[in-house]
Amino acid sequence: MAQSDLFPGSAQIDASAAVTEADDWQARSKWLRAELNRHSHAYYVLDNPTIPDAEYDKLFRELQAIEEAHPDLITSDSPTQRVGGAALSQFPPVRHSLPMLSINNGFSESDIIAFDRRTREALKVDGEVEYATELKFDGLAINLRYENGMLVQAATRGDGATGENVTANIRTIRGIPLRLHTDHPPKVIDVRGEVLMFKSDFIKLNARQRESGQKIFANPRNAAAGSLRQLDPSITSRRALRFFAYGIGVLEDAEMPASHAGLLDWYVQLGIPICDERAVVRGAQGLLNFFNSIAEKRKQLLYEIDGVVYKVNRLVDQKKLGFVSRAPRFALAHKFPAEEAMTVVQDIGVQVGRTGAITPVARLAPVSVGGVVVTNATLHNEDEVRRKDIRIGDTVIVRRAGDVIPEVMAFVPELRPADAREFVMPTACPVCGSPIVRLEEEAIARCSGGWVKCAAQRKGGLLHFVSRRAMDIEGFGDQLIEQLVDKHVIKTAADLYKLGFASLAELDRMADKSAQNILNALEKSKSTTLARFIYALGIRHVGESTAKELARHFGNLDALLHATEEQLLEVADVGPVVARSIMTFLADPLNLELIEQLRAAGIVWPENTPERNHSLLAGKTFVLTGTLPTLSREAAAEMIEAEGGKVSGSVSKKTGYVVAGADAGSKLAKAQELGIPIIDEAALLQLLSQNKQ
Ligand code: D41
Repeated sequence: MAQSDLFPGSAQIDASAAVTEADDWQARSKWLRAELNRHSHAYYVLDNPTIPDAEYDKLFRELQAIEEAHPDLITSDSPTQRVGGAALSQFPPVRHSLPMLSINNGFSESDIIAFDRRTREALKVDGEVEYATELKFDGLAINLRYENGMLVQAATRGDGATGENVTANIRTIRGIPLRLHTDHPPKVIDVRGEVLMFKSDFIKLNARQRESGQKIFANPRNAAAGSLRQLDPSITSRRALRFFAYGIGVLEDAEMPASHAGLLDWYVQLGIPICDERAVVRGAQGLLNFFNSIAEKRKQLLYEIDGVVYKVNRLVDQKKLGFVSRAPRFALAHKFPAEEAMTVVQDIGVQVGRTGAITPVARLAPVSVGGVVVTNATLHNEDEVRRKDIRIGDTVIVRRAGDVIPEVMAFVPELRPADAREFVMPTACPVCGSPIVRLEEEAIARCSGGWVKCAAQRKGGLLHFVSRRAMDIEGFGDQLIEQLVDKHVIKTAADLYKLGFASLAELDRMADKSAQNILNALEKSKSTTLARFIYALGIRHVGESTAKELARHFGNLDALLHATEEQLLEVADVGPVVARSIMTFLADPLNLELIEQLRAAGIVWPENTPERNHSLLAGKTFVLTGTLPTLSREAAAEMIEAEGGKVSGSVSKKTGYVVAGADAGSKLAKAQELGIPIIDEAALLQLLSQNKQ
């Protein structure tokens, strides 16, 4: 007998309970979807995290569990559905409804002035034209098609007319909404923009690739392209890709905004990621000002750009201007000089550094990179040559960003000649003939000659000694040091101070005036600081900041010279490797003799008493987050540093304290997660005042 026969009406009650329960699951999953999408949008688009990662993961797992039990509740905009489906065997072609045009380039001020003049003439305006200015992202152009608010297709630009269908991969990009944030979506909208990888994510990806012995990417653009071209979307989903929109294709059943700036504002409302670095300016001068302000900021940006883009702001004007071949007349990309170029590796030689480090160097067919002709580029070390598989005869991508040393990024497989030769590490130093050795635990091979035998190490050591951050002796360039060492005029840094007018004046290309200037600079350098002096000695692993810590900790040179390894380990910044290196340096009588000779030459610095060892803050790292009630971050950092503490931007296991103010975000959450003491401004001030007593 069924239960309902005994309890009339119970079946009905059960049924309604089931309905309520199903409704509950539906409501809960809907809420979770909205909540998760909101947090993703805040994180990836607004760059303003709203909950800790762990909390997000918890909600995500709850939604996954509900959907597993009730598959009918799964919607295509659910955050669980970003990675789905099996790997493809190829990307099907997609014909763009409206072609994706290309963009004309300008490089010089006169190109920009000419663009503005052409625009004014074509529009027949007397005054200044209004332009929308934005960045030129170095990524891949993509078209996103939304129908009734849902992302239905994503395609690469391809040749502009036909691209590839990469929908499954694009769905994995967390910043791209699967559903537009509006109750009244257009029937169809083609959103156009660029997929790219942030610099930090690129570095992390390459580190992971290196660890697992996989392909190293030459730059964030190649990494983004490689990630988007994965046939298995689950791989793409593990690659941190981003998207910024900058254009529109088809639009149906919605009103087109009146301007480009208006279009981007609309995108913000729709939840589509837009870059904040944009402006509306007037006239050629407005364009050039924007270009200059971005050029200045370029290094600080989280992603790579290769220029800026100017677009006539009003859409009616854009229409009027039309196209020339495949590029609109209303837009111009103002490009920075390329930081990368292709050239041929003619040979791979080695360079001997001041510590004897042997660096493989690619000798290149001359090529202009970042506005400079480059003929040599570093390959870092032997393992890096193997990892990147660079061979003599290869065509390679060379990069020179800002003032950094040119670097060989990758070879071009299609252009490898059959007779390309592998690099062989020499067994003897090319400068002094001493054996080259490579310790097992080290990545670097070294000349074993030391500065006594090896002129390259002497030159390197001397160049370091005179450098700006060390003894700061003006007038000693590569060529002067080269001559002085090659002609055996000097051997050690102490010999610099024995130089007389006659020995300098008789060198090649040395005027009397220059010789006198150098003697004056040497004299001036004798009055220095202990930190500079320690740094100038060129002890391996002792960089500028370690030298400062050593000077602060020991207060005077004799205390450092007589320090035990244990005492060295008490210094902030000094770990076992650094301590060992200092001990090795100080155990060499030649080094001690050099120090004595330098002192005898008259080098002096103000001596300090050693740092109070009871400093509560010494060696402790502080992380400041949120807004403090009275102190600015800079002021708080200065006070902490004045008492011997350090300030860092990120929380790790090594963080001593996190000082949290109002609206502290992810750093606070991380500190809680790691169990790091969290204090407020009042507690910080108390700590600082205790330290003074
Ligand atoms: O950031 C970019 N790479 C970018 C590319 C941009 N900011 N704006 C662009 N605008 C256009 C037009 C003017 C044709 C809508 C573009 C591109 N095109 C573009 N990207 C690749 C080819 C053309």
